[in-house]
Amino acid sequence: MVAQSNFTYVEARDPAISRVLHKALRERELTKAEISRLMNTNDIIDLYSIFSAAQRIREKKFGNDVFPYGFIYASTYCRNHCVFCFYRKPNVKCLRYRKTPEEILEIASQLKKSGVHLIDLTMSEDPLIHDEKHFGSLVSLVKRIVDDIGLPVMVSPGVIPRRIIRDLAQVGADWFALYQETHNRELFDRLRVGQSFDARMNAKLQAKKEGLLIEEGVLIGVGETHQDRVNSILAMKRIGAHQVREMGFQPQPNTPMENCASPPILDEMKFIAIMRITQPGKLIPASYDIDGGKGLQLRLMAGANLVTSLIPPRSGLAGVAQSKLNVECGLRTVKGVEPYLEQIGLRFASRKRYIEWVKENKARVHMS
Ligand code: SAM
Ligand code: MD0
Ligand code: SF4
Repeated sequence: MVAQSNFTYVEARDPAISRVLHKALRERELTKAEISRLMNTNDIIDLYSIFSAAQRIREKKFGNDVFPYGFIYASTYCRNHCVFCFYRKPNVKCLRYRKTPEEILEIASQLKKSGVHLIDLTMSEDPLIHDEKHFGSLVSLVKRIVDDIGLPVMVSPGVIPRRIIRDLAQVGADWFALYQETHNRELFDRLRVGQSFDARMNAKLQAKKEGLLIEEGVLIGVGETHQDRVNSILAMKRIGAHQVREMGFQPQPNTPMENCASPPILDEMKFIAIMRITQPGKLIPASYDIDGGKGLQLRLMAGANLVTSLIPPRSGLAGVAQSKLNVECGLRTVKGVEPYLEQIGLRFASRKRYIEWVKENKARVHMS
């Protein structure tokens, strides 16, 4: 057990859960039945205990350090029909824009000045790139960000061909992010209408083979069962994703799921905590994009160690789940969220620390 901790482990009420958590605190691998046991509890003391164990485990691996990620949503034009997403092709009521490379570089440099450790270049599956095969423009944009900004870069471009993934690795990208949303194939088909489960999974595995770090993610509250959630946690672990996340579903106007409810924050927290308990050394985001600062703290208190979706004010950029939340007033910045961290005994790490993490993990990407 950790001596001298900022985070106290609180004993569970259910002796079986207590046994599982003690096993995890001793860094032993949990079985599927043990993970299900954690997933199935709704007892508040047991949940509190799970969060406290997750915070202890994060502390062992990362101390009090949290890493801030900057977010650039470069194009909101999409060819796809994902039923949960505001930017799906048939939504005529969403704001579409396409930032130029100059605008993107300007935003990336503002983000760097504001103190982020990584630039996440995200885009919808823009038909101009994906259908017209203008992948070269994506690769040259990433190269310019890598060369001019000098921070680690994550690319979230949707499903792209393997040779383009290789080109991205060659020009110096560090991360490839592509969320499966669910590892239940039937549910996938209902959510990502007309898309291939295998093509999406393979792109991620190929990225890893090309030497990129990969991020995997799951949507919570879209009709999945507890068993699906457990299966997703095991699948994320199996593919050796370096960053693992959940996104709580947020209903979007003018989409097929506009009348579906968001999941309770406790479900998201439980998922985060179990990811931390089962994958201690991985990066786990608390997204600002779901419900701002308060939600950020709860996610960090469940074991997350990244703040994602920081956006510079007055950049004219959108978020994804909360397209406008606190962008213009500047609260979605490193300085704006720092007080939330300090209140719960955490702090932003140095950029050097993050760059070292990336370097170490990239060096053994083929073994993970
Ligand atoms: N277009 C690329 C793709 O789909 O991979 C990258 C951007 S996409 C908007 C990034 C992620 O946002 C999706 O994979 C999904 O997990 C999340 N997302 C989209 N709509 C959401 C919603 N309504 N609520 C929560 N998360 C959402
Ligand atoms: C986020 N809205 O960080 C962003 C996005 C894509 N790589 C990230 C889903 O929450
Ligand atoms: Fe397009 Fe991505 Fe939204 Fe799906 S989740 S509609 S691919 S932007």
